[in-house]
Amino acid sequence: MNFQDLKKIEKYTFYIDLAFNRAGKRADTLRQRKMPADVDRVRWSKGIEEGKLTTVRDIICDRLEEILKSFPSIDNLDVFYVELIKCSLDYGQLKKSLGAINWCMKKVNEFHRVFTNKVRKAKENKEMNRHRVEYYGRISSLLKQVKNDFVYLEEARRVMKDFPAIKTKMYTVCLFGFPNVGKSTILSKLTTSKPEINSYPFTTKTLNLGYLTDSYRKMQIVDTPGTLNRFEKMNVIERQAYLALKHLADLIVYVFDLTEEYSIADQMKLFIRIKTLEKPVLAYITKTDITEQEKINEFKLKYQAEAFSSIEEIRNEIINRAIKSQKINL
Ligand SMILES: Nc1nc2c(ncn2[C@@H]2O[C@H](COP(=O)(O)OP(=O)(O)OP(=O)(O)O)[C@@H](O)[C@H]2O)c(=O)[nH]1
Ligand SMILES: [Mg+2]
Repeated sequence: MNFQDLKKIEKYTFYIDLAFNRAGKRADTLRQRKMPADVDRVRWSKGIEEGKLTTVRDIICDRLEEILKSFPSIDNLDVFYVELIKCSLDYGQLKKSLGAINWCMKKVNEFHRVFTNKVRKAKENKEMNRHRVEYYGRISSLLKQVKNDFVYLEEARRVMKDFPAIKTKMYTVCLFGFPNVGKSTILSKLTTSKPEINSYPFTTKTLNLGYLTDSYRKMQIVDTPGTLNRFEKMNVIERQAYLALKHLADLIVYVFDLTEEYSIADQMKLFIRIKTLEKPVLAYITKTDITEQEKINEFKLKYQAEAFSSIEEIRNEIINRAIKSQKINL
């Protein structure tokens, strides 16, 4: 799913100005045609007025439809994105605003029908003008009624365009763990992705994606923002990491850093918690080059006999798991 192509949503006045402007130009073009001898003046003017009304309708409805179509249908979205929208936006408001734009479109069509009929029935130019002025007024106030919905949809678009473009059907591995333990470094070693890596915590603020390929298949690796073991008061960034685990991961690689920026006991508590998600979890020890071997041995003995500590080993294990799963993208 890719949200980057969502179209920018303008202020309501933009659409009104555009429509009225185009209608004016359309009328100019119509006026420049030669009036046939057998057509009376009133009928000729009606054609011009109807042209204006229809141009206004067409321009507004085309633009509104474009907005509605560019937003993915929320009801058909993958659960990960629905949850992501729910934690980063006002989901109810988003649905309401999309509904309001849809309603507005229908009303524009309705007014077009009503006022086109009135213009057709008009007996003289003055009457036609009055109907056209009223139509313009109705259209303007209609768009004004949903002005806040245009504003909210633009706000939503700005948030959504930065959503990660996850391939929700592909075999997916999530790298998870405390801040600064080396998750992004692992992603950069497993894939060609170049995530930001820094010596301070909370470097990663959104999901970083990379793809691990062997000769036969492609696997998605998701590097998540570092998270503390505080599920009750997660911020939006931590929530994203958790959503990725819950909804995307076929396999979780939990990353331990035994140099103890965060205590091993705390990292272990989160590890145990992650296991309750009932998904396959592998443990990986980073920074073994700066960790005493004794500490690594002790950790493996005490907690986790099966902790990986080399990129080659974890890469092979991920590929093996992907092969065993049914979810393989050839
Ligand atoms: N010596 C050594 N340093 C490492 C290793 N892996 C990561 N680092 C360093 O640890 C720091 C944090 O690495 P990141 O990969 O940014 O860690 P992260 O878990 O993604 O951090 P957040 O995104 O903030 O949660 C960086 O300074 C890395 O260079 C390693 O195996 N050995
Ligand atoms: Mg990171």
